[in-house]
Amino acid sequence: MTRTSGFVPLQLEAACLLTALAGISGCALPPHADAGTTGTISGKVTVTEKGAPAKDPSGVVAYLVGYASPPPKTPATLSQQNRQYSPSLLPVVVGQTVSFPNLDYDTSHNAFSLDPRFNLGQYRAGRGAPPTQVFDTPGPVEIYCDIHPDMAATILVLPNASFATTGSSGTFTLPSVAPGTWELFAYDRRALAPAHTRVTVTAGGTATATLAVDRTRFNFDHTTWEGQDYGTRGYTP
Ligand SMILES: [Cu+2]
Repeated sequence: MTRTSGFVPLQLEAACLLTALAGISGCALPPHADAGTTGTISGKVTVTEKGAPAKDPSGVVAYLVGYASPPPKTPATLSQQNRQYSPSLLPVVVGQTVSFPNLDYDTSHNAFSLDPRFNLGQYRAGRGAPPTQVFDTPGPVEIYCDIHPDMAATILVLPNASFATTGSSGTFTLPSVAPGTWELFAYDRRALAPAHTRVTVTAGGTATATLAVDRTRFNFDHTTWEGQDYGTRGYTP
Protein backbone atom coordinates (compact mmCIF):
# COMPACT_ATOMS: atom_id res chain seq x y z
CA MET A 1 0.00 0.00 0.00
CA THR A 2 1.30 3.42 -0.83
CA ARG A 3 0.58 6.27 1.49
CA THR A 4 -1.16 8.37 -1.12
CA SER A 5 -3.31 5.90 -3.02
CA GLY A 6 -4.05 3.59 -0.11
CA PHE A 7 -5.36 6.12 2.35
CA VAL A 8 -8.75 6.98 0.88
CA PRO A 9 -9.79 9.18 3.83
CA LEU A 10 -7.30 11.87 2.88
CA GLN A 11 -9.06 12.50 -0.38
CA LEU A 12 -12.43 12.52 1.27
CA GLU A 13 -11.19 14.77 4.01
CA ALA A 14 -10.03 17.30 1.45
CA ALA A 15 -13.43 17.10 -0.22
CA CYS A 16 -15.06 17.54 3.14
CA LEU A 17 -13.04 20.63 3.92
CA LEU A 18 -14.13 22.11 0.62
CA THR A 19 -17.77 21.42 1.38
CA ALA A 20 -17.21 22.97 4.79
CA LEU A 21 -16.01 26.14 3.13
CA ALA A 22 -19.14 26.02 1.04
CA GLY A 23 -21.23 25.97 4.21
CA ILE A 24 -22.49 22.41 3.98
CA SER A 25 -23.53 21.17 7.39
CA GLY A 26 -21.65 18.38 9.05
CA CYS A 27 -18.15 18.85 7.77
CA ALA A 28 -17.35 22.19 9.38
CA LEU A 29 -18.35 21.46 12.94
CA PRO A 30 -15.84 19.95 15.33
CA PRO A 31 -17.25 17.82 18.11
CA HIS A 32 -17.78 19.76 21.29
CA ALA A 33 -18.39 18.66 24.82
CA ASP A 34 -21.77 20.16 25.71
CA ALA A 35 -24.09 17.36 26.74
CA GLY A 36 -27.29 17.45 24.75
CA THR A 37 -25.81 19.33 21.84
CA THR A 38 -23.77 16.42 20.58
CA GLY A 39 -24.57 12.85 19.69
CA THR A 40 -22.96 9.44 19.80
CA ILE A 41 -21.99 6.98 17.11
CA SER A 42 -22.40 3.37 18.16
CA GLY A 43 -20.93 1.04 15.60
CA LYS A 44 -19.79 -2.43 14.77
CA VAL A 45 -17.11 -3.67 12.40
CA THR A 46 -17.64 -7.11 10.92
CA VAL A 47 -14.31 -8.74 10.14
CA THR A 48 -13.68 -11.60 7.77
CA GLU A 49 -10.43 -13.29 6.80
CA LYS A 50 -10.40 -14.23 3.13
CA GLY A 51 -14.19 -14.29 3.28
CA ALA A 52 -14.64 -16.39 6.44
CA PRO A 53 -15.52 -14.90 9.84
CA ALA A 54 -12.40 -13.83 11.70
CA LYS A 55 -11.67 -15.61 14.97
CA ASP A 56 -10.49 -12.37 16.50
CA PRO A 57 -12.21 -9.32 15.02
CA SER A 58 -10.59 -6.87 17.45
CA GLY A 59 -8.02 -4.21 16.72
CA VAL A 60 -9.83 -2.27 14.00
CA VAL A 61 -9.68 1.52 14.30
CA ALA A 62 -12.91 3.40 13.54
CA TYR A 63 -12.51 7.13 12.92
CA LEU A 64 -14.18 10.24 11.56
CA VAL A 65 -12.70 12.68 9.06
CA GLY A 66 -13.83 16.18 8.14
CA TYR A 67 -12.40 18.30 10.92
CA ALA A 68 -9.10 18.77 12.71
CA SER A 69 -8.41 18.77 16.43
CA PRO A 70 -5.15 19.48 18.28
CA PRO A 71 -3.01 16.52 19.30
CA PRO A 72 -3.12 15.29 22.91
CA LYS A 73 -0.17 16.59 24.92
CA THR A 74 0.37 13.12 26.35
CA PRO A 75 2.47 10.92 24.08
CA ALA A 76 0.98 7.73 22.71
CA THR A 77 2.97 4.55 23.37
CA LEU A 78 4.07 1.83 20.98
CA SER A 79 5.71 -0.78 23.21
CA GLN A 80 8.27 -3.39 22.25
CA GLN A 81 7.69 -6.52 24.32
CA ASN A 82 8.30 -10.22 23.70
CA ARG A 83 9.81 -9.21 20.36
CA GLN A 84 6.53 -7.75 19.16
CA TYR A 85 5.09 -4.27 18.87
CA SER A 86 2.04 -3.57 21.00
CA PRO A 87 -0.44 -2.52 19.84
CA SER A 88 0.08 -3.59 16.23
CA LEU A 89 -2.14 -0.68 15.10
CA LEU A 90 -1.79 2.58 17.01
CA PRO A 91 -4.08 5.55 16.20
CA VAL A 92 -2.70 9.01 16.96
CA VAL A 93 -3.63 12.60 16.11
CA VAL A 94 -1.57 14.68 13.66
CA GLY A 95 1.24 16.35 15.62
CA GLN A 96 1.18 13.83 18.45
CA THR A 97 4.36 12.39 19.94
CA VAL A 98 4.79 8.61 20.14
CA SER A 99 7.08 6.95 22.67
CA PHE A 100 8.74 3.61 21.78
CA PRO A 101 9.77 1.89 25.04
CA ASN A 102 11.78 -1.33 24.94
CA LEU A 103 10.27 -3.59 27.62
CA ASP A 104 12.46 -6.63 26.79
CA TYR A 105 15.39 -6.74 29.19
CA ASP A 106 17.21 -9.41 27.19
CA THR A 107 17.60 -7.67 23.84
CA SER A 108 18.04 -4.35 22.14
CA HIS A 109 15.34 -3.07 19.84
CA ASN A 110 15.13 -0.46 17.12
CA ALA A 111 12.29 1.45 15.48
CA PHE A 112 12.38 2.77 11.94
CA SER A 113 10.09 3.84 9.12
CA LEU A 114 10.89 4.30 5.46
CA ASP A 115 7.99 6.73 4.82
CA PRO A 116 8.36 9.14 6.52
CA ARG A 117 11.99 8.23 6.89
CA PHE A 118 13.32 8.05 10.46
CA ASN A 119 15.41 5.70 12.55
CA LEU A 120 15.47 5.83 16.36
CA GLY A 121 18.64 3.73 16.68
CA GLN A 122 19.19 0.61 18.75
CA TYR A 123 18.47 0.80 22.47
CA ARG A 124 18.01 -1.39 25.51
CA ALA A 125 15.35 -1.44 28.23
CA GLY A 126 15.73 0.61 31.38
CA ARG A 127 18.44 2.94 30.13
CA GLY A 128 16.96 6.41 30.19
CA ALA A 129 13.80 7.71 28.58
CA PRO A 130 12.59 5.77 25.54
CA PRO A 131 13.02 7.43 22.15
CA THR A 132 10.14 9.44 20.72
CA GLN A 133 8.97 10.59 17.32
CA VAL A 134 6.41 13.21 16.28
CA PHE A 135 3.97 12.27 13.50
CA ASP A 136 2.80 15.31 11.59
CA THR A 137 1.38 13.92 8.33
CA PRO A 138 -1.98 12.10 8.13
CA GLY A 139 -1.95 8.52 6.92
CA PRO A 140 -0.58 5.11 7.88
CA VAL A 141 3.10 4.76 8.84
CA GLU A 142 4.66 1.29 8.79
CA ILE A 143 7.02 0.76 11.74
CA TYR A 144 9.69 -1.96 11.87
CA CYS A 145 12.66 -3.06 14.00
CA ASP A 146 16.01 -3.28 12.27
CA ILE A 147 17.02 -6.21 14.51
CA HIS A 148 13.90 -8.41 14.52
CA PRO A 149 12.21 -8.93 11.14
CA ASP A 150 8.93 -10.12 12.66
CA MET A 151 8.38 -6.86 14.52
CA ALA A 152 5.96 -4.73 12.51
CA ALA A 153 3.28 -2.24 13.46
CA THR A 154 1.25 0.53 11.87
CA ILE A 155 0.79 3.99 13.31
CA LEU A 156 -2.38 5.52 11.89
CA VAL A 157 -2.04 9.32 11.94
CA LEU A 158 -5.52 10.82 12.02
CA PRO A 159 -6.80 14.40 11.67
CA ASN A 160 -8.70 14.44 14.96
CA ALA A 161 -9.37 12.54 18.17
CA SER A 162 -12.72 10.99 17.15
CA PHE A 163 -11.50 7.42 16.92
CA ALA A 164 -11.82 4.14 18.78
CA THR A 165 -10.27 0.69 18.56
CA THR A 166 -12.64 -2.27 18.46
CA GLY A 167 -12.52 -5.00 21.08
CA SER A 168 -13.37 -8.68 20.81
CA SER A 169 -17.04 -7.90 20.07
CA GLY A 170 -16.10 -5.70 17.13
CA THR A 171 -18.08 -2.78 18.54
CA PHE A 172 -16.98 0.80 19.07
CA THR A 173 -18.40 4.07 20.41
CA LEU A 174 -17.55 7.60 19.32
CA PRO A 175 -18.98 10.07 21.87
CA SER A 176 -19.44 13.85 21.68
CA VAL A 177 -19.87 14.11 17.93
CA ALA A 178 -21.34 17.33 16.56
CA PRO A 179 -24.65 16.97 14.70
CA GLY A 180 -24.27 16.49 10.99
CA THR A 181 -23.44 13.91 8.39
CA TRP A 182 -19.98 12.43 8.80
CA GLU A 183 -17.62 10.22 6.87
CA LEU A 184 -16.79 7.20 9.03
CA PHE A 185 -13.96 4.78 8.30
CA ALA A 186 -12.68 1.48 9.68
CA TYR A 187 -8.98 0.71 9.23
CA ASP A 188 -7.52 -2.76 9.66
CA ARG A 189 -3.84 -3.54 9.12
CA ARG A 190 -4.63 -6.65 7.10
CA ALA A 191 -7.30 -5.11 4.88
CA LEU A 192 -6.26 -3.65 1.57
CA ALA A 193 -8.34 -0.50 2.05
CA PRO A 194 -10.35 1.12 4.84
CA ALA A 195 -14.07 0.45 4.97
CA HIS A 196 -16.23 3.55 4.64
CA THR A 197 -19.76 4.66 5.38
CA ARG A 198 -21.69 7.83 6.12
CA VAL A 199 -23.51 8.45 9.38
CA THR A 200 -25.87 11.21 10.43
CA VAL A 201 -25.64 12.38 14.03
CA THR A 202 -28.36 14.33 15.82
CA ALA A 203 -28.10 16.25 19.11
CA GLY A 204 -28.70 13.91 22.01
CA GLY A 205 -29.11 10.93 19.70
CA THR A 206 -27.21 7.73 19.10
CA ALA A 207 -26.53 6.90 15.49
CA THR A 208 -25.66 3.35 14.54
CA ALA A 209 -23.23 2.27 11.86
CA THR A 210 -21.93 -1.00 10.54
CA LEU A 211 -18.80 -1.53 8.50
CA ALA A 212 -17.12 -4.60 7.07
CA VAL A 213 -13.46 -5.32 6.43
CA ASP A 214 -11.87 -8.39 4.85
CA ARG A 215 -8.36 -9.35 5.91
CA THR A 216 -6.39 -10.50 2.90
CA ARG A 217 -2.93 -9.11 3.66
CA PHE A 218 -0.82 -11.43 5.78
CA ASN A 219 2.65 -10.77 4.43
CA PHE A 220 4.48 -7.92 6.10
CA ASP A 221 7.90 -8.79 4.68
CA HIS A 222 10.17 -5.80 4.42
CA THR A 223 13.82 -4.87 4.16
CA THR A 224 16.12 -3.59 6.85
CA TRP A 225 16.68 0.13 7.29
CA GLU A 226 19.51 -0.07 4.77
CA GLY A 227 17.43 -1.94 2.23
CA GLN A 228 18.98 -5.34 2.88
CA ASP A 229 17.37 -8.72 3.38
CA TYR A 230 17.41 -9.49 7.12
CA GLY A 231 18.84 -12.95 6.53
CA THR A 232 21.92 -11.77 4.66
CA ARG A 233 23.49 -9.65 7.37
CA GLY A 234 25.60 -12.37 8.93
CA TYR A 235 23.86 -12.77 12.26
CA THR A 236 20.60 -14.07 13.65
CA PRO A 237 18.79 -11.82 16.11
CU1 LIG B 1 13.38 -5.61 17.93
